[in-house]
Amino acid sequence: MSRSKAVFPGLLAGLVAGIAMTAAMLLLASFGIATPLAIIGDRLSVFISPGPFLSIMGRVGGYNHLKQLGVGSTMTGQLVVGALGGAIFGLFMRRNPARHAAFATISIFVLLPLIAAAIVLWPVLGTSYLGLPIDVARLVTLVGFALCVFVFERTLVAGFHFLARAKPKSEDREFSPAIGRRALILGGLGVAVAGGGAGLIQKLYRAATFSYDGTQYKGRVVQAITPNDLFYCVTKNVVDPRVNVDLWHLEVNGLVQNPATYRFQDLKGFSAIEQETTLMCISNGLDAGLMSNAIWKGLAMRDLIDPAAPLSSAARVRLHGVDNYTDTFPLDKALDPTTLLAYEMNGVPLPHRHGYPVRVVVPGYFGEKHVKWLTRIEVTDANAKGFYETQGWGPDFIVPTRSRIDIPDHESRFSIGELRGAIEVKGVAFGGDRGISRVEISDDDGETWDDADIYYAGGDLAWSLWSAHDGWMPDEPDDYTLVVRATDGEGNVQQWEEDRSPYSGATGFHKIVVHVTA
Ligand SMILES: Nc1nc2c(c(=O)[nH]1)N[C@H]1C(S)=C(S)[C@@H](COP(=O)(O)O)O[C@H]1N2
Ligand SMILES: [Mo]
Repeated sequence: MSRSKAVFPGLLAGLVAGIAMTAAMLLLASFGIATPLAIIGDRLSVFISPGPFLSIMGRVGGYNHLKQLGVGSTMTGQLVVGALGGAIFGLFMRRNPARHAAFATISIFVLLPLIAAAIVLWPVLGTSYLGLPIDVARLVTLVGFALCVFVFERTLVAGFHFLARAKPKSEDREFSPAIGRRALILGGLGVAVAGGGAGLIQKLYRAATFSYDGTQYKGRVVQAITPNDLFYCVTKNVVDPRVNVDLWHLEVNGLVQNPATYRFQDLKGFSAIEQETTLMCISNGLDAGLMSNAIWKGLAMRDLIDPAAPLSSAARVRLHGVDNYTDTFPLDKALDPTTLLAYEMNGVPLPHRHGYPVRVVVPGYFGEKHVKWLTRIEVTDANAKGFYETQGWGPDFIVPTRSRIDIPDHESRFSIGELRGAIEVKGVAFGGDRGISRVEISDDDGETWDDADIYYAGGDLAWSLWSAHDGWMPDEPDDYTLVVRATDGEGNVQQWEEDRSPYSGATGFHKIVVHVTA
């Protein structure tokens, strides 16, 4: 057999095997099982610090595009590696034409990738979009991966032998019609499987988070309580979990004397707390709407931590979602009676995209810490880090006091002659878990300030809604810069913190420009 005679069938069989393996992964993914297609991205993204992460994200056109690029390149990479692996296999078979050793091919194409995946992907293997407990999920992910590489290996071997079986009559007629026809048949099979894979991609794409990740809530629609379907939404996932509550449980473990696991029904046995709390994403811009307010119902996190009896070395908790998302906060904060394990949002069970069946609500901290699809509370030491903390966000995760003008729009135009009355100026003010005691508005870029009315006071843990007292009446035609500032319940006036890390959330003032003509 000549070199090209060996490489070509290997390459084609490898490509078809790569397609079959990728299709198998898509099939597993459609059942909520974690595959490299999704978790390689999770594994890699913790190595990219926030600066480069944001700039890459900007360059590819946002988080959604970055996720698509991640999955797309993983699939392409698998096909390329598959084809190359096939070519090398072909060359090997040329030297050892008699070898049919399944032992060798299984070692190289099944066991080796399996061991490599177990080592390299270990931290993200315990992912389950069905809500399986982490240790079970790790096993399921590995078994699923083993099946996929087994599909690769069997397809490669069968495909190669199918092609190479063609016996040319003489060496100079290597690509006999027979092998050409066989290549066509195998290629056709590859195309058919790829078609099936494309169907699965379509199905997964419809279920993916692209349509709602980054949803904002701001402007004219803002009410005191955000309706669930308008609540802002942020997720690291390509496809979010849809937890099957019968498979799910909640673990309390780590540095504790009495580790425990709870089923969903057990949680309903604890005394329930209803609490209005506003959430805001750490990457919420001064004018942006990654902030919403809801009434959460659940139990206090301390009701599960107290009976577990934390050891004296315990300093933080690390919360794990079924999607392998993690975040941490101090144990003291976890024991605060306002830190909840919420299972209801505005009177209904948590919607899937907001963390069904249980999420953390931790007032005063950025949205990151409000872990969705919670499955493990790990009591840890002071050094523990979560997903975004490992990336390099922080060091500060306490929400600074914020306010936003929702009405009128930036760059609005008014004509004094046509005004029927004062112009309505309204918005929100949020002081983390410190409440809001005062809101002021300026129409001269902060030179002078007037008190605004707080017409909805959300309490210590939620935003307040404000409006300019009796509205705003510009005296003369001009371009006005409207600015708002809030004072929290502890008397601290909202300010721009010059020395704050850019990855600890923005501080400063929301300003809008309004054009007033005669
Ligand atoms: N399990 C899990 N929890 C998570 C996230 C995630 O990707 N996975 N994203 C976090 C981020 S960055 C934010 S801002 C909030 C958003 O919560 P929401 O989508 O319910 O508004 O959830 C946090 N909790
Ligand atoms: Mo966030």
